[in-house]
Amino acid sequence: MATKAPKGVRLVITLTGRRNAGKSSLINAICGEEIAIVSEMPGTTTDPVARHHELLPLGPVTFYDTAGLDDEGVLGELRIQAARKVLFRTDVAVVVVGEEGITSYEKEIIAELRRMGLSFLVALNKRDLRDDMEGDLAWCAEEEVPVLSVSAQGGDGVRELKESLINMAPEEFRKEPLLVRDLINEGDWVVCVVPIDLAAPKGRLILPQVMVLRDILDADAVGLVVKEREIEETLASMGRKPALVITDSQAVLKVDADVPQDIPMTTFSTLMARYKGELEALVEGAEMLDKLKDGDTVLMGEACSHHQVADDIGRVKIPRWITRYTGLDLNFEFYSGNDFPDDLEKFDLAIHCGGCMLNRTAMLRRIRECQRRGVPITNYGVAISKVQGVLERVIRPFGLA
Ligand SMILES: Nc1nc2c(ncn2[C@@H]2O[C@H](COP(=O)(O)OP(=O)(O)O)[C@@H](O)[C@H]2O)c(=O)[nH]1
Ligand code: SF4
Ligand SMILES: [Mg+2]
Repeated sequence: MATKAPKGVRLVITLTGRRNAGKSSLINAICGEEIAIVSEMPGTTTDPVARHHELLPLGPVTFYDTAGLDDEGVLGELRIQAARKVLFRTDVAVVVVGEEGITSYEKEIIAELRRMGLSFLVALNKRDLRDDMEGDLAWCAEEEVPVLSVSAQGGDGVRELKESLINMAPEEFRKEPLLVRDLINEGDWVVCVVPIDLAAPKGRLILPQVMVLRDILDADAVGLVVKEREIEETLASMGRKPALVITDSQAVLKVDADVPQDIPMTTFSTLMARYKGELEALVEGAEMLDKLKDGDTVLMGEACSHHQVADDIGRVKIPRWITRYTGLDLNFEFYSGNDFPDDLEKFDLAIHCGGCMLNRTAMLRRIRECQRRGVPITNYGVAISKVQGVLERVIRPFGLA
């Protein structure tokens, strides 16, 4: 199994469990330094605490030590909410079990993690204090829950725990992302359509265009770059059919009309949606556009607060197109920043920006969070293709239509 994660992956590992089970002590043992606050008084760690650590050979990871999900009182309720919020964005969870062993409380956490679709393992901690682990081990075997025993104090089993964590990184985080290379063969011709209008940056191409051209060259294929006005003439004068036409979304309707149906066509933003996240999930999310009802609420989520232009794509254009497409009276709420709103569950659909400032892990994590919270998610590019009626065509090259 490949244990090396692609660059830019920072795995989020969250330790959860009863107060005093030894979560902070385990993080200290893994990281090999006194960082998390260890206490004999239950509930010392009030908020989820993030610690960065280099977990070789996986690379940088962030550990969260949540306060535990059994807190009492109002403050406890807030802590539980904070802990859940961290779990929504977690890649691998560790259920830390203390002297009490696995009780109905731990079983409830495990059920919750399963509902969320999270990778997790159970760490039976304080093995130096316990001589009654057999029952817990048997229960985990029965339930097919990965388990190991460990002692944060003294360090027995910590190395095995580290190794297990490395191997539990979700598959999609380990895979090298694909841009266009797998869709074309050596010697193929690929036509890229790049409109040069007022919105185009002066004197250069934008990053997705540059990345795609580079990937075409790396595949030993031939990349042709044209403006949308020249696409028809270019195709007519080419001695053979291109293997793929890739267009900017802005010109997709014209290009769709000008490029015969038997020539595969897609958009730069569709390629980027797959490269950055998970195209299949975003396409599935876009199906929600056909199921919305009057009064439904759509979240327009942007990963950063880039300056707003007058006819902003997320704030004005997409809501207008969706309203026209659905003929419904919808509420659009706009949100930008690192976190989704706390009340994410109230949304019927989330439409995320392309995430150019996010790395793939962060984007995947956002997709997972929406799925865990039961909110269909798509992105700007996929939603635009959907309302323009070209989604089926632009995802066909990926075998998704
Ligand atoms: N004997 C023993 N004590 C432990 C072990 N792990 C943690 N403890 C103790 O359990 C108490 C609670 O640990 P802490 O890490 O603060 O638990 P947390 O609330 O889950 O973060 C502290 O007094 C630790 O020293 C262990 O493996 N063996
Ligand atoms: S598309 Fe890029 S610039 Fe725009 S909001 Fe998303 S991350 Fe920021
Ligand atoms: Mg703690």
